[in-house]
Amino acid sequence: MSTVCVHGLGYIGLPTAAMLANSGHDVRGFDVDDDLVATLRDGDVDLNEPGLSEFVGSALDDGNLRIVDEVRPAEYHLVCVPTPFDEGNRRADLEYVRAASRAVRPVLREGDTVILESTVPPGATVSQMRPILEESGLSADDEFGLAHCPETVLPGNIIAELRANDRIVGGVTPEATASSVALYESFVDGEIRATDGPTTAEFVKLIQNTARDVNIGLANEIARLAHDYGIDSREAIEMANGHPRVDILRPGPGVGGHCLPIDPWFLGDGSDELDLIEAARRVNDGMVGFVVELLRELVADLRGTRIAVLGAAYKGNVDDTRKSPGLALARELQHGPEAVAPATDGGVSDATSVAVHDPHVADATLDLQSLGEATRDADAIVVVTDHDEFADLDPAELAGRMAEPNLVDATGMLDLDRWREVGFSVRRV
Ligand code: SAJ
Repeated sequence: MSTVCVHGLGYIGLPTAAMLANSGHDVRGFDVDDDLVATLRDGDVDLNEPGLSEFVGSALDDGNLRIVDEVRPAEYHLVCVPTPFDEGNRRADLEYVRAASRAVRPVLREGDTVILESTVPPGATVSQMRPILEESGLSADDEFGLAHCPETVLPGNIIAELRANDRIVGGVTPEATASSVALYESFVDGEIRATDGPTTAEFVKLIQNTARDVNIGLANEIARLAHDYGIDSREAIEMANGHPRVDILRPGPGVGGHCLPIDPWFLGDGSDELDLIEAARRVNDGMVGFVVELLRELVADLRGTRIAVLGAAYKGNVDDTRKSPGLALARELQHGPEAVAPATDGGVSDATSVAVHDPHVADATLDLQSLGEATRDADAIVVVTDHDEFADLDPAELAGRMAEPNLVDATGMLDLDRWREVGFSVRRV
């Protein structure tokens, strides 16, 4: 068993630190956010991830996980910090990665291994971390290990996937790869695949998320094509997928979260070859506009109407609203040029009024409403997020409360016959 210092205690770092601790390692969890450190020391986990609170609690209770406010020497340093995306220049902001490297530098010893898990553009482990770490006087060629091992867990199923998923490990040297593989072998049931350098590992992670984004882009384009032909895209996709070599994903209101809409752009950091990838991004970003088109088939003039948007989280059963299609739709309905025809008197009274409801999100800045408030006197409901709760909505009760019974299901999760039976006019992405 080894000493491990985990840098960054967010969605990836915290469960990974707890996993390592629960697998018998002596783990220090470090974060630059003092408030987070204090909260975690009290045993409070402020992340809506199934089972995470108990998982972290047991690691803390056993004493194998300690939350620290300064970086300590350790045989392994695992860097799990955010890599925000700068929308303006479409570049990754790697300052947290560099800051973590600067934090490791003074405690780095000969024989230690530093592993980056954060998603970065190809080449970043070597170009961003190595020079900073080598300011310690030690060399990544033969004195300390440096590797990239991208995280691949799905929010909502993190603990199970930490154990089950295959991992790709690329070290600067074969020794760095081997010592990193040894750490992951202590808790990963999936296959651990070693590659000949960090850049391949970085690239693999990006093409995984890009493959999913492009596949969803195809599904979304199929949904728009099917609409023009007057056929049901979901039935068509399901039938197409019966072929042994076809596997098209599900269309929806667009792609949210902090991974799929962003990571494809990281591939453009050192290359211009982003044609198909960029087109898929455009298709996915355009789905909110398509949802508005479907809405206008039901409510021709959106001015002065009241629309209930159900779902502010970027996907079902999570509370994360980053790049949420639901919030993008609410913005487009309120402010977007396609959604709201210019008000005749220029006054706000002609604008579409939008109420957003989400049973998983508790964010005071978003002005979310209860289901009852959001749907009262509404001219249409748009279901954007596939939360389990929305499958149980009672169409008759909602019809009684609304001004007009109109429904757009952007998730494909609803049994539309139930809605039609009580008088709803419906459209589905
Ligand atoms: N979505 C669709 N249609 C689908 C599947 C998803 O429209 O058929 C939408 C979702 O509604 C959501 C978005 O795509 O808005 C992204 O959701 P997701 O569940 O596909 O993925 P994330 O962003 O939660 O997590 C992804 C995962 N990557 C892959 O599956 C290749 C996860 O394994 C990664 O660890 C994570 O990104 C990450 O951190 O990179």
